Amino acid sequence: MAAAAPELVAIAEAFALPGPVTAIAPLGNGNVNDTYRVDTANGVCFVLQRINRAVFPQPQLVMGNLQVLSNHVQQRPMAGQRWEVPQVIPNRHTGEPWMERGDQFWRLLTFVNDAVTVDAITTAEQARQVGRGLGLFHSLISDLPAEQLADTLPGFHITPGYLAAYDTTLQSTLHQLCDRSQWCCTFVEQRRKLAPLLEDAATAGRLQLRPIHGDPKVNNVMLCASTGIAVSLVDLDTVKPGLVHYDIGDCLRSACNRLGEEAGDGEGVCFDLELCRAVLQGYLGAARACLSAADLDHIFDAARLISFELGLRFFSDHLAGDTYFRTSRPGHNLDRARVQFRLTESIEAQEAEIRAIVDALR
Ligand code: GN1
Ligand code: MG
Repeated sequence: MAAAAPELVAIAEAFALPGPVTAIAPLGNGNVNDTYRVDTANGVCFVLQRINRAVFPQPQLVMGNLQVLSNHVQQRPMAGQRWEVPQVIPNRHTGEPWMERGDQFWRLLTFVNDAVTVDAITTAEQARQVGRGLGLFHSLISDLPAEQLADTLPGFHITPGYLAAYDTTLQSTLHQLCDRSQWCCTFVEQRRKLAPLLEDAATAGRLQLRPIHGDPKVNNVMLCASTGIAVSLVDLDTVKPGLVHYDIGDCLRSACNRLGEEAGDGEGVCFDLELCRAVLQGYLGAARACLSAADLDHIFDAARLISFELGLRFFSDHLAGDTYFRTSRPGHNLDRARVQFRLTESIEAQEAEIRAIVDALR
C-alpha cells in the first residue's frame, strides 16, 4: 500500500464496508477529484473519492443529485440489458452518504465489476458503445424533472462565462506570453463569436435544459470486459440541469480523437469521421426518441464548441497558474489546450462531412 495508506484505510473503514480493507490504490486519471480503488477481505471492491472542494463548494448537493439519479434509474426496467449506476455506501457512524475529515469530503461508491475504460478509442465498435452508453443514460434520465437536480457547479459549460474568465485572466497576466500561448490567444480571438452559440439557442427556446451527465468523456463510459458493451456511465458529479449538447459534444470530442486528450502538444490530432459516425449511430440508436429536429441541427455546433471550450478552459488555467486541473508538469495545461484547439480546427475543416453524418442518421 502507498505511504498514505493507514489514513486512507481509516477513511474507507468509516463507511459501512462488508469486511476489512486489504488494499487501496489510485484509480483512473481524473483531473479534479482524488479516486482510489478499495479492496476488502471478502473480495468486494469499492471506489473511494475525495471531492475537490475548490471545484464543488457544496459537495452535499452533489451527493443529493446522485441519490435522485439513482432512485430514478432504479425504477426504469432495462429489458435484460446490463446497466449499473454506482451506489453510495453510507457512513457507518452517521448514516450520511459521506464522511468529513477536517475540510476534506470523502465518499464511497460501489465498483462496476468486470468492466474496463479506455482513454482513447481504437475501434469503431468501442466508439459505438461509448455513444450507446451516453444515449442510454440520456434516455434513462429524460423523464427526470431537471428541477429535482441541484446546480452543483454554476457556470459549468456556459462557454461565454469561460470566455469572460479568460479575458480577465489574460488582462492580469503579467509575464510575456510564449509563442505557443500566443498561438492560443489568436485561436481564441478568431472564434470569440462562437462562444454564445448554444446558450443563444437555449435562450431563443430552440434547445431545452434537461438533466445531463456533464462529463461523458470516453473514460467515463464503462465497457463490459468480455463483450465490450457499455454497462455504466461513471463520474456522476456533474449530473445537473444543462443542454444535452454539452454531453454530445464532450462525447464526440473525446471519442473521435484517436490520440487522446494527452496527445503531446496537439501535433497530428484530428477528428475521426469513422468514429464520429459510430458514436452517433450508437447514441441515436438509444436516444433518438428524446431528441427534436433542432437538437439534431446543433450536433455539429456542439462538437466544435465543447472542444473549443475545453481548450479555452485548459488555456485559461495555464495562464492562471494551473489552479483548477491537476497537472503533472509545467506547460501541461498549455499542451492540453493545444490538443483541443487542433481538434476544433479539424472539426471545422470537416463541417460538411460531420453534418452529412448527422443527416444520414436522422
Ligand atoms: C475534468 O476530473 P475529470 O477528468 O473527470 C473536468 C471536465 C473536463 C475534463 C477533461 C468538474 O474532469 O469538465 O472535460 O476534466 N471536470 C470538471 O479531461 O471540471
Ligand atoms: Mg469528471
